[in-house]
Amino acid sequence: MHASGISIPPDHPRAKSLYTREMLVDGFRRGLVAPEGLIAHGRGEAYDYLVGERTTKTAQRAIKAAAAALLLSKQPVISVNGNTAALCPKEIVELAQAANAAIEVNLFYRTEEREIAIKSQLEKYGAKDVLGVGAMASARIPELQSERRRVDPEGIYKADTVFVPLEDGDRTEALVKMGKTVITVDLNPLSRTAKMAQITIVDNIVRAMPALVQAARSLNGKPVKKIVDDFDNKRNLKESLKIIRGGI
Ligand code: PTJ
Repeated sequence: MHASGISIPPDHPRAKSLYTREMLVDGFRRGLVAPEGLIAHGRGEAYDYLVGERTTKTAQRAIKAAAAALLLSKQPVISVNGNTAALCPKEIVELAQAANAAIEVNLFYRTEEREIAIKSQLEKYGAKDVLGVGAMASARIPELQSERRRVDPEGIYKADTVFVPLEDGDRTEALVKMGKTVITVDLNPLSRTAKMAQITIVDNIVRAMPALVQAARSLNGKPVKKIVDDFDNKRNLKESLKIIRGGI
């Protein structure tokens, strides 16, 4: 039985996609996901159809570069919103461990109740020291008007690399202006975030996160600078668009 009270037959052709929806609905009912997060997921689903609901070679390349960039950085931070916390709490904690990164809650539709609910969700999966909750978010990202501007001085504010999956646009640009490396996961290769980030993984977060954890584990201790240097986000986004148009 799922959050909506129905049971999804495992052999249903869209079972995976339906389970993912149930995770979000359940996250919404538990106070993790904003109502707008359900709409955002619908947009993601549409793009997922267009990329064939698979992790493309292009996405794999970006995943490898993202893992390498996280391992190279001195103060990486994983920024968590409601959708990410509902869909992949386990992988967020695993990635933080594999890349020695901090975890910070940073919400667009900010409420303290939701910040606390997301923090406890992450702690349930083993997270320690979740940053950015309530008064901890006392620093400000300059030139940013949304609630996302409030960040933790020990986290996003002083990070050199910030991983911002399922982002809404304006913050990526501000973080890049602050000199930070920004990595994102976004199924829409045309979004502002996808274009502004240095590394964009055009893939569903439910597939990208386990792959990213695996890549971080397998690259740990290896020379990874060349992987980052050789990565070309613009080219990668163009390839993703070609896939969407059916060109590959
Ligand atoms: O929890 P909050 O308050 O921080 O709010 C989170 C949302 C996601 C609601 C907020 O950041 C938002 O409104 O985002 P947008 O502007 O809708 O952008 C989200 C982007 O993520 C869109 O480009 C979607 O296509 C994409 N997206 C949605 N679901 C997925 C996805 N990309 C990858 N995997 C998904 N499952």
